[in-house]
Amino acid sequence: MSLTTEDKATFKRDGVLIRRGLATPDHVRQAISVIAKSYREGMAPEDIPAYSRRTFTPELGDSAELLSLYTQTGAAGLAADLLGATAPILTAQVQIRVPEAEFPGVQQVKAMHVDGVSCPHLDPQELRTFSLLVGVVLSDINEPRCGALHYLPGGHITMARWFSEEWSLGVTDQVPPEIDSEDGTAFLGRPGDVLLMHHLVPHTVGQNLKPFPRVMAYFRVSHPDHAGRRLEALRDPWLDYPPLADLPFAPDVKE
Ligand SMILES: O=C(O)CCC(=O)C(=O)O
Repeated sequence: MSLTTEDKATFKRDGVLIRRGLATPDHVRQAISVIAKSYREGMAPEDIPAYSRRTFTPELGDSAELLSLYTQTGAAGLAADLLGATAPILTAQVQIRVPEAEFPGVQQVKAMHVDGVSCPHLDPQELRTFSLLVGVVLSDINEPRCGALHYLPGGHITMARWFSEEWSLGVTDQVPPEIDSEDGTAFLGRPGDVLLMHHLVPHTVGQNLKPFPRVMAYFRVSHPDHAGRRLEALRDPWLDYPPLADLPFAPDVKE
């Protein structure tokens, strides 16, 4: 399975591609069974804020059940189609939006941000960037207020311009004001759906008003040269994407 030129042009325009049902029910079941056990048995409510910044179920980050969501589903091949080459993925991140009714006020709405830049909990001089975020849906996300990820299609272009022209290392703003005020598009999906998102696409996540947890597994994929050129990759959105550099953008969709 590989991406067509049209898929790549769409990714170039939106910074996002969605592949429905890429992970099979078996992949999802295996991942959910290990996560659910850890969630039920190991999660202390006071740890939820820290898990929300890093990962839930940290002990499972390198488990076969989670890594196979990337390596065995075709997601790794799609990432390689976009980036040309990829550094190996060694850990999965699990992000759960816990039901607000069960844990009131414990999880805050995350402000619009791109990962690894000016994170409120990190030194603003530090960059923990990567090239492509791959997200695998592990629970039903059927409406925006159930803890859906919200992203800004095309925001990677605005962010690259901002990083080039206005931002410098040490600035604590995560995004420019015109992006901060956006709600973004809710990523709705069913277990097994996969999101491929450019590292510069701004995103946010809200509270989960449903009575069951919203569960996603994420993989942060880097071009093998990314670590040596993090600043440049913030300013040139195609540096880590050689197969896309010379492609045209897909035409805008007229409503
Ligand atoms: O919970 C999510 O889906 C994403 C959270 C997020 O924005 C992040 O971890 O950077």
